[in-house]
Amino acid sequence: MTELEAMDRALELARKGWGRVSPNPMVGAVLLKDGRVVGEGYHAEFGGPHGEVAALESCSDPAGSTCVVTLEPCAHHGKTPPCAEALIRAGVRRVVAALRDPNPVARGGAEVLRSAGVEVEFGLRAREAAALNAAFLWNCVRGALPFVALKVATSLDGYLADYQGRSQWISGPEAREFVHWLRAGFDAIAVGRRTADSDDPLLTVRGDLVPRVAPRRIIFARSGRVRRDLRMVQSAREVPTWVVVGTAALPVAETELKGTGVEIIGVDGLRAALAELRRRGVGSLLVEGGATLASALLGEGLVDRLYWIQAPRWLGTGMPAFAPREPVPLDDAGSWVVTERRALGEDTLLVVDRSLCLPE
Ligand code: AOF
Ligand code: ZN
Repeated sequence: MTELEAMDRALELARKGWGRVSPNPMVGAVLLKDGRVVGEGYHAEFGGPHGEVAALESCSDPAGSTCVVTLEPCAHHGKTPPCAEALIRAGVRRVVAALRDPNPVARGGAEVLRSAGVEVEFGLRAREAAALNAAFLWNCVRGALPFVALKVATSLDGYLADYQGRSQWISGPEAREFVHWLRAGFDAIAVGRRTADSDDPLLTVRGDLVPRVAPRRIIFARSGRVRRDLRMVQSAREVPTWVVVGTAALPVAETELKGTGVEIIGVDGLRAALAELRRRGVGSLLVEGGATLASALLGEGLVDRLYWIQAPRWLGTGMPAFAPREPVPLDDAGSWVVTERRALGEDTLLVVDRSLCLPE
């Protein structure tokens, strides 16, 4: 196996930590000796062994091997001892890491390794690794706002629902299963007030993957008028549910939702709302609609990633996925970065990022 193939395997392993390790990064590692895999592992549980240590633990004789890993080995004593030192002790001769670690607490592993005579290289599959850990990386680098992803499932002609407002189900069972997997990796799932009213969604994770922490549910309702008979409101005591309203609407919301267990957050403007969510521990937010909220976030440049599920159906007319915004001339419309493109049963998933976070 080449180092490139090993990195692809390490990325595949890292992904198994989805939903279980946040806010820490997903990390996978492969140990190679003369082109043979002699060990592999990944960071499986928050607070548990890091990817590199898991790989060392799987290997009976790591001395002289190359460690191919999706993130720079850490240099710090955190929940576990530093990986850089573990690699040195094990006699690893070379480390190939996709990315530098921007975490100010943990970074610097490369210098520790190099000063012990270990060869260190960066950059292999850096874009893929950056896309995998986008939420972690943006949280390290940007801090004040959560990583915001928008999920839309549309018909071929771009509608979220048919002319009667029916959206269940435009996409197929594989796409719906994917959405449950996706939800498990986010700190919070949000919808706008109109979508909450029309779809009455639960926004819980109901797939094979059980997240370490159930994502909070958030309704953006500037007007404060959220119906108390919604399933999310009724189940707010089981799954934390927050309603974000304009400050002027606080009294309305507090009266309407009194005694339901819903937490009401009064804040004006989307950017300020996101900053408030970040302060309350939301490092990643998955927005599931509707068109008004999605377009407002996009229009304000607040969406970092778009998950677009396109179903092979033609609806003619209906509820468009995006409301019109100020025009952007083609010359000024920068391209998003395609980070994933694949089939979900009959549907197609396209994942695009506004930009990648590639730490220096
Ligand atoms: C992980 N898993 O496989 C690697 C990490 O919270 P701690 O003490 O476990 O340290 C977490 C930091 O360690 C993390 O933010 C990242 O900078 C570095 N590497 N973390 O959770 C791993 N390799
Ligand atoms: Zn580590």
